Amino acid sequence: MEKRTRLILALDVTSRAEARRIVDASKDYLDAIKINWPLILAAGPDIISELSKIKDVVCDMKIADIPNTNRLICEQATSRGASAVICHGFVGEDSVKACVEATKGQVFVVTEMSHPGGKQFTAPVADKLAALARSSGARGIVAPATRPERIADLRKIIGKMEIISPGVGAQGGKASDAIRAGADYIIVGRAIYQSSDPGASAKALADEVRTAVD
Ligand code: O7E
Repeated sequence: MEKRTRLILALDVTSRAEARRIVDASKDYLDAIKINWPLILAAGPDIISELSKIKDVVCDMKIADIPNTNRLICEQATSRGASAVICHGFVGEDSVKACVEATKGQVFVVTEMSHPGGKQFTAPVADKLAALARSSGARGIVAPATRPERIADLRKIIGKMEIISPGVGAQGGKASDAIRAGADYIIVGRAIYQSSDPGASAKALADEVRTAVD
């Protein structure tokens, strides 16, 4: 995943045709495509291979199981072409390390989640989850664009590891605020795939990010 536009599309649509339409319109402005259960269940796991021929694919199954099951899920994702996976840290260090080993380090660990409920259980342990991501050898963490101040706090814990940040647009966060707070990439779903012009919306976000970086 090359850091160019710093924009990751969250492709939470439920048909292969719709996925291709959105990707074709916005791909010039994307560094990666994140896919989650809605698309994988609707289009089948081969969608990972198909999209990975166009852009880096981050498989967001929010893996959260015992080490052996985590390893099996990661192997299935990477063998289909996923460049990285997303896992939960609350299942413990051994489970996160199983993902790290199976993907050669291409793992992002969820910390404080971006939605209001993220404050309930994930926020109080987010610092520990970030520290766990670091000690486990993960590539980075997921941190909320809805609370940019938390991106800055978590950055202090992880050093130079990467931060990918969802919550821009439909959840109320702003791309430039997240980038200025220390996010390496923003993750955007509905503001692109529900737009009447997904290409123009992706371009506008990429432009906003560039302004924040300059
Ligand atoms: O709100 P949207 O439509 O821009 O979509 C946001 C995407 O980011 C969606 O796929 C959701 O599953 C994901 N996400 C969050 O919204 N909040 C989080 O805290 C974590 C994630 C996530 O993807 O974690 C892995 C990156």
